[in-house]
Amino acid sequence: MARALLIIDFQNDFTAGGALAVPDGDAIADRVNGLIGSGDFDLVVATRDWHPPDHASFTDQGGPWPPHCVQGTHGAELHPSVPREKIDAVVDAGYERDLEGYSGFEQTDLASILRAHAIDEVMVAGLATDYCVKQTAADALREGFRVTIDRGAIRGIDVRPGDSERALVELRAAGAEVS
Ligand code: VGL
Ligand code: ZN
Repeated sequence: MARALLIIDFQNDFTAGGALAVPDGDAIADRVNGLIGSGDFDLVVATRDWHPPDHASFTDQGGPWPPHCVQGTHGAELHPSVPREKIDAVVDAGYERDLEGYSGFEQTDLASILRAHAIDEVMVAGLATDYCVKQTAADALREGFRVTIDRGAIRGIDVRPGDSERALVELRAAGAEVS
C-alpha cells in the first residue's frame, strides 16, 4: 500500500493578492507543510491550474472567472510556502483553451504517475474545495483510489454560501473520508 499527497492548485493567483484569491487560501500553508513533512506519503504531487491567455473560463471569453493562472506568469507559480524540492511531480491542468481542467486527472498524466508508483490511497489538499479539490477527489474515487480529504488543508471559494460544505458531503457520499 502506497500513499500520495495531492496538493491541488496552491498557486499565487488563488491566495492573497492573486487574481482569483480564495478567502483564507494562504491559511492552508502550515497544514500543507505539516503533511509534506509528516513522512506519511510515498509521493507528493502538486497540480497547477495552467491556462492559456484566452482560456474559455475567463470573463473576456464569456466564462465565469477573471483571468487567472495564465501559463508562465507569477500568478500561476506554486505558492512560495511550498517546498519545491519536496514535490515529486507537478501536473498541469486546463492547459488548452477548451479544457476546463478543474480535475487534475482531466487529460493529464496524473493517474499514470500514481499507478507507476503503486499508489492506492491519496490525501487531497489545496484550493479550491468547491472546484478543483472537489473534481480531483471525485475523479480519484472514479479511478479506484482511496481518498481522504484533510479539512485543515483546503479552503473554498463559496460563490454560493455552503458550496464547500456541500462538496464535502457529496464526496463523502461518493466514498471519500473527510477528516
Ligand atoms: C479553480 C476556479 C477556476 C480551482 C480553478 O483551482 O479550484 N477554481 N479555476
Ligand atoms: Zn482556472
